[in-house]
Amino acid sequence: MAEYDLVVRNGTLATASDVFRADIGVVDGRVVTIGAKVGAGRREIDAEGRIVTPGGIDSHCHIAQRSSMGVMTADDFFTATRSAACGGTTTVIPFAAQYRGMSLRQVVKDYHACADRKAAVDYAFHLIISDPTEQVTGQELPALIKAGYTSFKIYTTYDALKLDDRQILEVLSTARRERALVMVHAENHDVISWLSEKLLAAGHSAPRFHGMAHAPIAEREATSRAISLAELVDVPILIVHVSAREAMEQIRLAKSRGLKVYGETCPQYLFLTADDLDRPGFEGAKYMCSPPPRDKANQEVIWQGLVTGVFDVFSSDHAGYRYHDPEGKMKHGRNAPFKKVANGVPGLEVRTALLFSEGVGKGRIDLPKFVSLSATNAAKLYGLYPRKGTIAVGSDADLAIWDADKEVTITQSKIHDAMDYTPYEGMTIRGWPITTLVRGEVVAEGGEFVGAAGKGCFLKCDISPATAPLGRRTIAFDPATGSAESSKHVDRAQ
Ligand code: DUC
Ligand code: ZN
Ligand code: ZN
Repeated sequence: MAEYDLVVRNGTLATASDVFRADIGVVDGRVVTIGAKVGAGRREIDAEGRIVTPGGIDSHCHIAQRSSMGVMTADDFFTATRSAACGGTTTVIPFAAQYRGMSLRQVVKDYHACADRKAAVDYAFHLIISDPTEQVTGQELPALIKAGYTSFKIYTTYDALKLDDRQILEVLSTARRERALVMVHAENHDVISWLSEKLLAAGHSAPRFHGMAHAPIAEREATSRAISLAELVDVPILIVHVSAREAMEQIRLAKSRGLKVYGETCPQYLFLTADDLDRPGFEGAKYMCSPPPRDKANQEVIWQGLVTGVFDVFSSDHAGYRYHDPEGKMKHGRNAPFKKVANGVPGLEVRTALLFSEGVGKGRIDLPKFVSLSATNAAKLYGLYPRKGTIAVGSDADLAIWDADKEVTITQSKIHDAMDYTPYEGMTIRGWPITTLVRGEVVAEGGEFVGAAGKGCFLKCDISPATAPLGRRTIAFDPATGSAESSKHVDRAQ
């Protein structure tokens, strides 16, 4: 008589803290036993010679989302999560994106309608806030946070999304009061628009000029400003998709001062460069994202940020727009000026394997670091831990089983998203998640999707311990409560 629904036997398990050999017993989709020679399972998977990690968590991806320029992402919730599953990712956290004038509650309902019968892996939502009215910060956000939407992204750029500093302060102080985590897209809007105008006026409209308009200094300035505003309010923040040394140094400095500033980076900043934006014809459009890929030296800097802990999470920022498609990169023609080309690159499926191959395989990071960057830290930051992001008794049996020696040449024909290109075409990597399980069910095996639309569950996120304020004031006044303290409480060690 089988004791377990599933046993994964003889694997080398890797968590964010340990690497050890053990069997995993699963009942009702949860891990119930981790040990040597556990009893029989109705289904058994032999993981001898394989590495078993928690399923990846991609905590930054855009799915079924209309861009600020009105272009729809290629992937819906089925194709995106099918692709995630095939790349060893078992939880995605995309965005429910508010545009100005929209009710946030309605936005969330609309995204659920897109996701709820389509997702093949589990999912939660961050909120994008572009219209922080009193109704939004005073009523909608507190209610949504209680309902499990505990993180939101704000923008310092894009005409349709950008908040000014007063609005940012309002959102940050709402987050402090309600204990939510604010993710910041940090690029200085005026610098980018001014440079863009000058570039276009001088006749420089090709994709490579997108990279110049989004100067590293614009990223640095907005990162430093966001950190300053968060410090004033005393609220933790996370700077997303950091591309370059300049912004990274701001995060490192903030961390070294004891501030709770978290950092995220993405594959495009490790594996693509500005040279890709300069490919012949309009090809460079395939590599356009914001912030843009930089140069080789910056790739090494970003690796160092992963190694030394400046970055806490490694996400894809998957935002796929097809190339040969009037609804994609070519919406405004095959030679559209860079300002009219949709920003974003795909990466859901290859994110973990790229980090595994070039990080673990090349000796830059060890397995526990790989697990923390690709799964555990996201679960902790966004209130999903320990249900997600680890292999522990009581956790969901979300697992990726790796063949560390499998060589894979990345090609779009083998990728399961709705795209017609991958920016990593032709790149050969070593190590691939050959089996993916969501709550004990196999959803991908041997490079094929074997799951089903609608099997993914919506996850309510808890308030994350990472959102606790420091209790360190820079002025003797708390704008959230109106209380003025004695100035002896003010932190002067800055
Ligand atoms: N930049 C974003 O801010 N979001 C989606 C993709 C991109 O390139
Ligand atoms: Zn962004
Ligand atoms: Zn994004």
